[in-house]
Amino acid sequence: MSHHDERTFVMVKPDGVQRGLIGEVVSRFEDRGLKLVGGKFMQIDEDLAHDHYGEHEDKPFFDGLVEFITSGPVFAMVWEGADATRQVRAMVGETDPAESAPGTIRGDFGLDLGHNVIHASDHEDEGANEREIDLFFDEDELVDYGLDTAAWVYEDE
Ligand code: IDP
Ligand code: MG
Repeated sequence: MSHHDERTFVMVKPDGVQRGLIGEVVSRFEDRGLKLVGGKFMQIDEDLAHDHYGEHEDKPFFDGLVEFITSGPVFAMVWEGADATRQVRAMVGETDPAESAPGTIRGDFGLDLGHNVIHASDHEDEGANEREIDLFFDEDELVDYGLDTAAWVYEDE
């Protein structure tokens, strides 16, 4: 079962929370067959924002990005499943909602690059998923359990 247990970090951003999209986002990952192993409704402070978006420190949009991500509550999650990081990114869409295909979360719910509803670990950034999970969750906040539907999602479960 080991290839079904990749974990990835996902977060509904302040715009998604304000627009009432937490349930919609959670539903999409549930419907896909992924397993929720952690969830936290929280406010990001400046330090966490800098740690999380450190790679963008030198970009012109960095200050605005930190201001936005700390401007209201977010819903942070950890989802588990086969190839989870890459599959979730595909469901999220492109960074710019205007370039995202309909059917993706950003393509269905966003129009503006700065308000793109959701964050998900980048599958092209090796180890980003584990790094971000560690940043937002303590080990005891992640729940190990069996999902009864797994036998129907995976042929070899
Ligand atoms: P990602 O969220 O698709 O991984 P990144 O390039 O890692 O995209 O950028 C992180 C976040 O910074 C984006 O989700 C978006 O909110 C914001 N961002 C990225 N590029 C720009 C930009 O050119 N202008 C304004 N905000 C940007
Ligand atoms: Mg990124």
